[in-house]
Amino acid sequence: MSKKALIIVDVQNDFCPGGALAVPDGHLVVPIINELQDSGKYDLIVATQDWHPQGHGSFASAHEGKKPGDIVRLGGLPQILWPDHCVQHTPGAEFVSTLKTDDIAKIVQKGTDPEIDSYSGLNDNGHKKSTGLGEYLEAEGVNEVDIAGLATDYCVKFTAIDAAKFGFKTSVVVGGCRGVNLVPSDVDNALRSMRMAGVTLI
Ligand code: VGL
Ligand code: ZN
Repeated sequence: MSKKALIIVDVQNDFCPGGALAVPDGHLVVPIINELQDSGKYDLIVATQDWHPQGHGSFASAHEGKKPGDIVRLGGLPQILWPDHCVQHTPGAEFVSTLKTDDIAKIVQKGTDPEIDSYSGLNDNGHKKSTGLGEYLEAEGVNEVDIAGLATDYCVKFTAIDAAKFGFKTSVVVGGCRGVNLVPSDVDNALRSMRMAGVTLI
């Protein structure tokens, strides 16, 4: 029997207009994701939450003389620096208030280790530690996942690629995603990378 899950990625205040790391039109994913949740297509709904401690290594403010957009090494990997965002227990880290949350069976918090970032909802960026999400979905008998949320060119991209690698039949609902586009071609490149990793774009 096939079992399908919806993974809602990082629909948090800081990624919406007015937030610390605002994704252009980020708030527009909310009604689309609420409709997906109500569509009856999913056996299971889960969500990821970017959940950084104060002073996280991905914050420019944690690196003397650096500013957002600069690149440093973190956990042995190149790391783009961001403004402080999604700090644990702050309003910016909360899910957008209009996002339906009553049907979410599990929330996976990521980016909690100050020494490494975690764009993917399944693993940290170095693939050193699992968040447990892939294993949880597998234990629930899920074989297929749809993904939507923020941001297309970071957390959606890496969550989708990791889900496909984990063995799930993986689709991204492109209309339910928005990207940062630090460089204007970033979202297009992210979509191409996902497709090359075996992800279906719908
Ligand atoms: C994200 C940048 C930094 C995301 C999280 O959710 O896409 N992007 N942290
Ligand atoms: Zn983050």
